[in-house]
Amino acid sequence: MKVLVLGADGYLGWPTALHLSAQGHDVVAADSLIRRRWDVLCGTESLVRIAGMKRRVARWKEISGKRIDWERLDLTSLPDATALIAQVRPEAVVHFAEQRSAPYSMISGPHATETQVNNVVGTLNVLFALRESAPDCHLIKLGTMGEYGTPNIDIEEGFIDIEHNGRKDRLPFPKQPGSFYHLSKVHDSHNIMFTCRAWGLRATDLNQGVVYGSGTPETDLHPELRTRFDYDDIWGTVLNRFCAQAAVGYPLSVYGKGGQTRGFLDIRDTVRCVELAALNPPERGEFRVFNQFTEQFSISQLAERVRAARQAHGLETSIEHLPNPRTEMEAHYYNAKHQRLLDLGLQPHNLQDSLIDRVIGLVERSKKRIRPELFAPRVDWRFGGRGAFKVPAARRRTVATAPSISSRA
Ligand code: NAD
Ligand code: USQ
Repeated sequence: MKVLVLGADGYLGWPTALHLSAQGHDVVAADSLIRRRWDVLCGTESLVRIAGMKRRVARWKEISGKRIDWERLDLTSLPDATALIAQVRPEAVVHFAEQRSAPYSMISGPHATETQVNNVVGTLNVLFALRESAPDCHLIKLGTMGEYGTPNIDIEEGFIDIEHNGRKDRLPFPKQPGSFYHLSKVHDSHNIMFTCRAWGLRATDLNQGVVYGSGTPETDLHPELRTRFDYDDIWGTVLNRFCAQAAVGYPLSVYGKGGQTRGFLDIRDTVRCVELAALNPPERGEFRVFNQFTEQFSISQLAERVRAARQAHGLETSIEHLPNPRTEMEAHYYNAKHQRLLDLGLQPHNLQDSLIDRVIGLVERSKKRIRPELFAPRVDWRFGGRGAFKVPAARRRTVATAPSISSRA
């Protein structure tokens, strides 16, 4: 299958490009590299050194004998997105290429605007480009479980059957996203669903939970194939952060009561889920939604799992409940369905202490690069634009706010 991976320089995009290539698919990898710039602007940095894209694809060719074509482009440019799809003519597009941090989107007005323009315009451009040059192509779009929020009822996979005043319909599941980032994903979902209906495109919206883990069998083959590992307050996801904190003897930073419950999955399952979606495309005109996670945990349960994994080696870890910088429920009902990928054959890697050990081991090997000042949350949901977001001195640059979209077009 000819697959175009958008956002291929990222934490998930790069391992997915490698996995699909390893499985024998013909892969084109594209990215604007904006995330590397966002790191500079936030004073953050992947714990693991990551090679540039040219080096990565050259190393992959040398090790596997397989070719990944690399293209640098910004999806917010319609001419560039259109030219790319027209040139590649993919059978599937895997779209990871968005600003994906909830805290980043809550820093200030310009950050919220940048997030929504980047994500919504980028996805719209992909949709128009597909209609123009590859209407039969399957769009596999990374959405998020956070689109649903935390309703007091079971969460279905995308749609819910409703009976109202004696009439029945199957309607999109209600959305209650918790940040301007999560809202951007809801806007994308609506736009994609509309274009499936209006233009007959075919799409899978992968409502993915929080990902953890440091790599996949392919990224482990060589240091230059590694993917990024974020542990800071802006980009680090919660379990990866806890592992980093445990590795250097810092308390685990549970926000508020810790009863917040989310769906989680191992990065090795992310790449497999994408492949399963690609191998089993929907019909023309169909918009389908898969809830992409394997287990649900509360944040306190995760902290306890990390503490227990350390205890097994005779090491003590403390857990600190910080004032919650986010506006979110800290104790709530949560039961989200996640059957459709299992039906397609997903065999989950459930969270094991060995995985926690492995991630902590990776952090320990890069201990010198850890900057503990990046553990503390800097973005408060209640004070966007007026809060005390600071770039740590060591990485400070002249620009502390988001660049405008036009300045990087
Ligand atoms: P990431 O920030 O590591 O990678 C995203 C990549 O997209 C970056 O390399 C960035 O340069 C690129 N990009 C952003 N905007 C672009 C644009 N306009 N044009 C071209 N490239 C652009 O993020 P990730 O963790 O790999 O996440 C990938 C996708 O998966 C995102 O859409 C995210 O919302 C979704 N997701 C991630 C997680 C998670 O836990 N990491 C969970 C659920 C969903
Ligand atoms: N949390 C803590 N302590 C921390 C960090 C986070 O208690 O040190 C809590 C947060 O308050 C939140 C939960 O852990 O309740 C998850 O936070 P997170 O930062 O791990 O994840 P989130 O901001 O939701 O975003 C991440 C990815 C995003 C993806 C989303 C999936 O960055 O791209 O869409 O996970 S989901 O959460 O299902 O929407």
